[in-house]
Amino acid sequence: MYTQALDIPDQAATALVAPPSHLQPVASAAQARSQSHFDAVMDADGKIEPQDWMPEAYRKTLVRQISQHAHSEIVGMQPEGNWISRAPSLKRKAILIAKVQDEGGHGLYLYSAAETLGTSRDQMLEALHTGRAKYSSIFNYPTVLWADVGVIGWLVDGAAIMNQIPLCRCTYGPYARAMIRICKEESFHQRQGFESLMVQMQGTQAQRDMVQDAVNRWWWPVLAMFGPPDTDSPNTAQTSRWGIKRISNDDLRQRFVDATVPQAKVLGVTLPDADLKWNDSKKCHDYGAIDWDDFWAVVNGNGPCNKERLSNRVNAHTNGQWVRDAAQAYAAKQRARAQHDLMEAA
Ligand code: BYC
Repeated sequence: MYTQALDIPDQAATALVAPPSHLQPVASAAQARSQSHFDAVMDADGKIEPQDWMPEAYRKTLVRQISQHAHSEIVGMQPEGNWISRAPSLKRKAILIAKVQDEGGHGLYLYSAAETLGTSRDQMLEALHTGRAKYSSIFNYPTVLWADVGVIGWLVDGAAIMNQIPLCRCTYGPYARAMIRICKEESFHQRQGFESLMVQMQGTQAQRDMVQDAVNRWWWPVLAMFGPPDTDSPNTAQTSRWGIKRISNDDLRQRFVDATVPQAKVLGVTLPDADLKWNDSKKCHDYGAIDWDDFWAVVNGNGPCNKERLSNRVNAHTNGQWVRDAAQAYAAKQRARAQHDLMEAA
């Protein structure tokens, strides 16, 4: 969607033949102008578009973050997809199918945005399928109860919106624009999760217990989802300078806690943290220690569902090869037909 009319040089190929920096010619006047245009856009908090010159490190950071984000949306279809065939009513099934489809759509907008940076969809998928690329830690936990689906909507989508609203203002145009639509849909997802839990909380004691059990299991992984503490976040300083990250991991986490505590009260569930309390002098909630060892174990491939998620993804891609082949054959046929019609008309 964004790549049409763009002529992006093959950066990987040029990198291979580029001489070491000390042998490279002094930056030309044109390069200096490009750099100062980029700096001026950063200073003015404007937008960089795909056809604009950008530093290689800015491009690489965006490819890293946007592709991880896309992979998270695609892998994130699995935990809830697991419940489509078992949703308790036709209404809940229809809602869940639409939500999971939305996540697939988000992944596609984001892959398209990353492609404008000169990386191909195949390269990104290869990195995911071989386990080199990261995706959000949160999707490596199992959905064992129907209540887990509601909690994903309420807490996981709630955390995602908190993190993603600031991305609508990021300096890379295609990413910022993709995020606007994604955030609108995520807000709906969050509301539907909360509504589903409200209904369950008005049901039987067994239903209320299931909701509480799901909240107990998801709360801490959701807090970790915002990323490591600011003191251990190697990317924050630079991405903040470039106007990609607008609010730090810890500040977003704090905002999420403060927004969620009153919602939990309305719902009638307890958040599983004995240290969670309002701090009147700081005007925010204190909360307990996050288990960062567990977080890194999950990020490094050793969470409860990492292997299952990745093998499902690889199998889906392999089994979908015929669809891609058919789409390409159809496109080739259309092109040939258009060319034939053109010749007939001439
Ligand atoms: N999981 O320096 P840091 C959704 C990595 S999908 C795994 O703070 P950064 C949804 C991080 O990548 C929501 N890895 O990094 C879908 C970095 O490693 P690398 C997904 C994590 O980039 C379906 C290292 O730790 N959202 O909403 O400044 C159903 C150091 O971290 C995680 C996005 O992707 C993690 N949780 O900040 C329902 C949003 N956290 O890359 C819902 C876009 C950190 O240097 N991404 N790491 O090897 C971002 O905003 C940022 O990339 C992050 C991390 C805040 C996630």
